[in-house]
Amino acid sequence: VAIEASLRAALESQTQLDVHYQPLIDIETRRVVTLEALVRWKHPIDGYVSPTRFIPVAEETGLIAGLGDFVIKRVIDDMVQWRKGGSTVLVPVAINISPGQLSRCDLRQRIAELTQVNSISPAMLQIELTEGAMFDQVESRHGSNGGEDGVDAINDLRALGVRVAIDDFGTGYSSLSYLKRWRVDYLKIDRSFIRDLGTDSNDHAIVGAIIAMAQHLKIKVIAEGVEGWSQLEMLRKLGCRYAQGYLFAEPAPASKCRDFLNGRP
Ligand code: G
Ligand code: G
Ligand code: NA
Ligand code: MN
Repeated sequence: VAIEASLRAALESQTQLDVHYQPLIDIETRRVVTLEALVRWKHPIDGYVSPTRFIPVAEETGLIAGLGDFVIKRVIDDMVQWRKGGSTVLVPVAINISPGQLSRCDLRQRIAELTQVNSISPAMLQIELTEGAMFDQVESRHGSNGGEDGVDAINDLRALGVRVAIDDFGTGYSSLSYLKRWRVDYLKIDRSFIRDLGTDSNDHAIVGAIIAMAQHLKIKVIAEGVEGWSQLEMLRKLGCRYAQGYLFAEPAPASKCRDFLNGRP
């Protein structure tokens, strides 16, 4: 209840909320290929509150619609500012989308509007969905509000040019049927499989299998939570092309993204 009321206030004032960006790196070239947008909330008394605490509350209370809208608008604003600042290379930005945002908000319409008004290609945006969100979409498509001909938020977004990544891959519902149903651009291997990659032979086998499967499906793979050089070397040997983690860079405010935009982590 405390979080709900103060989050509501934060959404009204907007001064407590911010978006930080963490780069995704091409392991071969060591260049930044994408920035992931991560919402930050600084409560006036309690200080920083983790999204792992307030995102679930936002989902339960319906505040996720307003919060999601804040993030998308802020991302577009930041891209416009970066462009004004003379950054020649605008790398795509990945936005985390909660299941509720996908099913209840007209995300396609919102993104289409905001990108058009600001002359930004929708291809410069990527959405990150968890397996849970994909599963919800399968369910709702077979439910009363649509069936196979019903609204398909994921395909609508892809048709607009928005890229799709599956976040925290390997931790959600293990049905892989959504990989048949939707073309996705990226799989992000959850960091729980990456952490002990050097010492845990099961993790090594799982990560290797995910990379091999993705290669056959022509889906790009990103390893999350890379913190050490030995992990990176192992990922390279397994054929993983992209990585993200504190080894390269922590999330940073928009004003500190100049190097990232020029490809440097
Ligand atoms: O940035 P941090 O590691 O604290 O994020 C924790 C969790 O919050 C992650 O699972 C991340 O995906 C989620 N998260 C961060 N920013 C957003 C956002 O803007 N929208 C949604 N839905 N989730 C976010
Ligand atoms: O669930 P999601 O993948 O969206 O979570 C993203 C969060 O992971 C970011 O908020 C970021 O703070 C966190 N993160 C990014 N890199 C690392 C890392 O190398 N190690 C750990 N433990 N967390 C990371
Ligand atoms: Na994410
Ligand atoms: Mn993730």
